[in-house]
Formats: sequence, C-alpha cells, structure tokens
Amino acid sequence: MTNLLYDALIAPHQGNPAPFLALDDGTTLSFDDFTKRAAQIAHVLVQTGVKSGDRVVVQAPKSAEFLALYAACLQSGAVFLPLNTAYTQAEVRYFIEDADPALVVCAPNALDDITPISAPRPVLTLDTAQGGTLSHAADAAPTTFQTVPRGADDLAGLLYTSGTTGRSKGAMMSHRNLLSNAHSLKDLWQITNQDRLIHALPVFHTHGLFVAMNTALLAGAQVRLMGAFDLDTIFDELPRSTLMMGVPTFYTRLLGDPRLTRDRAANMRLFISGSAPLLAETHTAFEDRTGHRILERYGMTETNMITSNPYDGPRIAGTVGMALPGVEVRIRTDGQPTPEGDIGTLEVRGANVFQGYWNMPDKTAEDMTTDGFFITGDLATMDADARVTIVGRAKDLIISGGYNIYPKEIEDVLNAVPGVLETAVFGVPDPDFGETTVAAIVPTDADTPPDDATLTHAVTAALARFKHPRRYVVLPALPRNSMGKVQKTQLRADHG
Ligand code: MLC
Ligand code: AMP
Repeated sequence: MTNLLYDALIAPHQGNPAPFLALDDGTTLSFDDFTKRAAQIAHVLVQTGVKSGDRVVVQAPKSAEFLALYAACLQSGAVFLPLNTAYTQAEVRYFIEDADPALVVCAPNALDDITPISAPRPVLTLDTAQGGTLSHAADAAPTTFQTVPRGADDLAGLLYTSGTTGRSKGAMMSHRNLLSNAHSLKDLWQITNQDRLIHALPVFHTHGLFVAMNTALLAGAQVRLMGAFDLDTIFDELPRSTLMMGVPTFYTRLLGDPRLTRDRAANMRLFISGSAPLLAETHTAFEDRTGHRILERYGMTETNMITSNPYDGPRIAGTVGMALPGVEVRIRTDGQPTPEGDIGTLEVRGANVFQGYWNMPDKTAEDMTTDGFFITGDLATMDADARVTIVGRAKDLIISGGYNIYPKEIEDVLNAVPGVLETAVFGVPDPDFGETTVAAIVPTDADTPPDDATLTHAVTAALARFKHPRRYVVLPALPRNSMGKVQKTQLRADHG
C-alpha cells in the first residue's frame, strides 16, 4: 500500500541535491536534506508514541523544521494540526481538548503555557533555529524511515476554522483532498522546477501551507522561505524569483513602496492573490506599475482552492475566475438554481472538498447539500462563461489581512464583561487590512459604560491580538430590523 501525499510530494525528492528552502539566515536546504530531516522527525514522532491517524498539534514559528515536521507527519501517517502562533493559551486549550492529539509541539518560550493544557500528553518544542527538544531528538535519529501506508481518504491535515456560532470547527482534509488540489494548481499556474517562490505567508493556514508548499513540493520548485512578511526582503528577492503568493494586503503594501517598479519585477513570472477580495483598483494599479496582471483565485479551508483566473486567458479584475478542473461550482438561492448573473450562494463539489468537521457530524450535514455540494456561505455571481465574482458573504465573517475573524467569538467575550448589556462586532473598510474590526457596545447603565481598557483587558485574556476590536463605539441600543435581527450593514454605514 502507498502513502498518497508522501509518495507524490516528498518521496520523489530523495537524493535530489537541488536547493529547496532558501532561509532568512542565507542557508539553503536541498530537497534531499529535507526528506532526510523529515525522516528523522518521523522517528521522533513514533518514539514519542504517535501512531497512524493520531493528531499532532503544532503551534511553532515558521521554519524549515516546521515544514519538515509537516512532511514527517505525512510519512508517519499522523494528522498535522497547525495553529496560528498568535493564539492565546485559552484558544489553544480548546483545540487540544477538541482534537485530542497524541503530541503537542510548541515554541520553547510557550512551554510553560502549553504544558498544563496538554497534560497528560507529551509536549516537544521547536524554534526557528533547530534549538528545541524535537530538533535535538531528531538530530540523533536515522535519516531514513519506513513510510507508513495511508489511503486516499485517510486524513493528512486537520485545520480549524472559526464558525458563526463562535466555536471553531476542525476541517478534516484527506490525502486525496490535498493532492488533487495541488495537481490542479500546479498545472494551471504552470509551476515547475524552474520556479522560485517568494513565501512570506504564515504556514499554519491553507494558503501558505497547502497552496504554496504542496504545489512547490509537487513541482520541485525552490522556495524562499521568509520568517515573516517583510518589504525589504521581498524587494531584494524579486529580481531572483519567479512566483509570489499573497493576500491582498501584500499587494497594497508593495504598491505603497516606490521600489515596486517594472524593472524590479521583470524576472517574475506570476503574482497570485487570494484569501480575501483583491480590489479591482489594486489589480489595475499593480499592472500599471509592473506590467503584471495579478492572478486572483478563491478558496476556503474546507475546500482548498475552488476557482482561479486563467494563466493564459484573461485575468479580469474583481473576478475570481472559473472552477478548477475537476471542481464543480454552482450558484443557488434557497436550494434552487440562481438565474445567470444574479447573486446567490456558491456551492462546490469535487475531490478537493473536505471529509467533514471533526466530531461535528450535524454541523457537516448542515453545510452539505443532499447531492454532495458544500455550501460555502459566500455570495457570488456566475456569468455565461462560468466566470465567478464573489460579491459578499452570507456568513457573519470579517476578513482582516487574510485572517478570518468571527464576530460571534468576540461578542461572546465582550458580553461577559460586567456593565455590558449587549454587543455587535462588525468589519469596516481598512486601507491596509481590507477590513478591520469595530465593536458596538450597549452598556447596562448608559451613565457608566465600561471603559476601553476594561474591554481590551477582557479580549486580551481570551483572544489572539488580530481579533481584538480596533475601536469601540458605545450606543444606547443596537439597530435591529422588524424580526429583531441586528443590522450590521447599518452599523457599518454609521461607523465605517
Ligand atoms: C497582524 N496584525 C493584524 C493582522 N496581522 N491585525 C489584524 N489583521 C491581521 N491580519 C496585528 C498584530 O497583532 C500586531 O498588532 C500588528 O498587527 C502588527 O503585527 P505584525 O505581525 O507586524 O503584522 P504584519 O507582519 O504586518 O502582518 C500582516 C500580514 C499578516 C498581512 C502580513 O496578517 C499575514 O500574513 N496575513 C496572511 C494571513 C493568511 O495567510 N491567510 C490565509 C488564510 S487561508 P499590535 O497592535 O500588537 O502591533 C484562506 C483560504 C484561502 O483564507 O483562500 O487562502
Ligand atoms: P478560510 O475560512 O480562512 O479558509 O477563508 C475562506 C474565505 O475567504 C472564503 O469563504 C471567502 O469568503 C474568502 N476568500 C478567499 N479567497 C477569496 C477571494 N479571492 N475573494 C474574496 N474572498 C475570498
């Protein structure tokens, strides 16, 4: 029996001396080095008691070791569960309780926070410079490992996405889900071993992990792995790179810098944007400055990538292109087909669509149609050429700099603050992050509303910094419609 993802992404690189990961410290890891390191880490996983199908929770900085741990999970049959490094102890506790991992991996400086919430599970550490206990144990392990068989429907990743109910849901991604998407994207975007990818995205989300790394591994492309998004480094790297994947904030920040010129981007083959809407004006301004038409694609954690603008055909600003090969997309309203060009909810079916939410069969059933389409909650139109435009969201969701923020999660925290009667959290336009978060607060007593410091203290204890409201507005009451539903559109109009 085979191991679908390992055999396609990692095994072919055994013995390949070509450079794979170019790191911030100027060193480079070859493909062969990477496969050996993955094998060493796979030994550590097994020694620690991780068995095929077990989850491995990882909240650690972006590094070559982090990616080798991903590859090691694939090779040893474990399920990789990466977490945003910004999550607080309270947030991580939920994921550990829900996913019940066999091992937790964290940064050395988080060990005191993570150990009590992981017990009795083992905890190993990983830092950016091979200094953690996981790396030390790996150094002593053999550089080959007997790959554990995994079938197409076996899980390779468990990625949590927040829900409109405020509870995060683990999206179960199978080997087939991930590999089918990697093949489609590599072919469509013509990624080859001649490419060099500027990788400035986090590696704990679908975009930076699966879209970027799985395609690069499949194609044998070199990756300039940046620890974080940094404009100076990107401008240094542009002349010797060919490919970049980013969220719209990357492109608005590049445009805000005079170093972005046609000359500097001359060696680049392709700029790709996704995870949030790219404004048509950003697309146009980028083309004016560099001669490159950004290729916008659209996807979700639960589905991988769904649509993409074409590589050779027209890349139309403001649209997300057509369904990927093998992926079916339809637009429906109340379960019926939406007339062409009208707005409805986008539904998707294909090998890319996940296996369901971890331990939440009811929630999975709610989001799937009887004929097997996943209901994305995104509002879209489709034209006669099957080209899709995302026009909004049926779900109450803010996307800030490519990070999803679910208002309900923040409202739950704020509602528990003494002196708060009720709250409504909503997104307003922001030139850098696309959207930013504002909280409307209705105090119990209009004369003594809770101050911003009290509210900030409450969210700081519970939630990652990127979810914190950037502004609080105190209101006598929330605007509601005749059904009693809070009118967030009204709040956005009044306080945007
Ligand atoms: C950072 N901060 C944010 C933020 N990112 N606040 C709101 N929204 C964000 N996205 C805050 C920090 O907490 C900090 O707060 C301050 O901003 C500066 O932090 P930083 O680390 O220096 O920020 P920076 O490096 O500038 O990060 C911005 C960014 C980053 C755009 C580079 O957010 C990013 O990498 N975003 C990409 C997210 C992503 O990969 N999404 C894909 C999801 S997958 P303070 O006040 O303490 O200073 C998906 C599916 C699909 O959506 O289709 O791809
Ligand atoms: P996530 O749950 O983090 O995977 O985020 C998925 C959501 O990001 C989708 O449901 C969309 O709302 C949004 N999204 C991703 N790509 C795009 C895009 N190109 N344009 C608009 N929205 C996007």
